Amino acid sequence: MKISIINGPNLNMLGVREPEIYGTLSLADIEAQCLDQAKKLGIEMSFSQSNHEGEIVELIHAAHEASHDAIVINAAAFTHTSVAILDALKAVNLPIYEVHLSNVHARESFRHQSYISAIATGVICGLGVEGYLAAMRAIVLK
Ligand code: CA2
Repeated sequence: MKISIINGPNLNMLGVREPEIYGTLSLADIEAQCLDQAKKLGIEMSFSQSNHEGEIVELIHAAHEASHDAIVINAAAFTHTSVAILDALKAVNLPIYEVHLSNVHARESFRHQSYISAIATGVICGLGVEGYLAAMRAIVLK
C-alpha cells in the first residue's frame, strides 16, 4: 500500500511563526513522524509540499499515476478557495483524507468552508500532527 501526503501553501513555515495556532513542529518533523508511522504500518509513503496551486494539482495527478492507494491532503488556504484542487481530487478517484493542524471551525468564518470535505472519506482537524497519523491508520484499517 502507498499513501501520498500532500501539503499546501505556507506549511513550509511551520515551527517558525504562529506556534500558538500550529504548534512548534516543523514540516520536516511532521514528515519524520509520518515516515515512522508508515514503517510501523508496513506501507509506503510520499510526502510533499507546494506553495503553488497548479503544482498541487500535479501532485494529485502524480499520486494516481504512481498507483497510490489514498491521498492525505492538508491543502492549507487552498482548502477554502480552490475548485482546481477539488476537480483534481475528484478526477483521480482515490480515497481522500482531509487534514488540518488547527481546528478551522474555531477560527475565522472563511476557514469554515472547505471545497474538499464533501468528497473526502474523512476530515480531521485540530489534532496537530496526530491528524496525519490518524488518517494513515484509518486508510490501512479500512
Ligand atoms: O490548520 C491547518 O492545517 C490549515 O490548513 C493551515 C493553513 C490555513 O490556511 C488553514 O485554514 C488551516 C495555513 C498554513 C500556514 O501555516 C503557517 C505556519 C507558520 C506561520 C504562518 C503560517
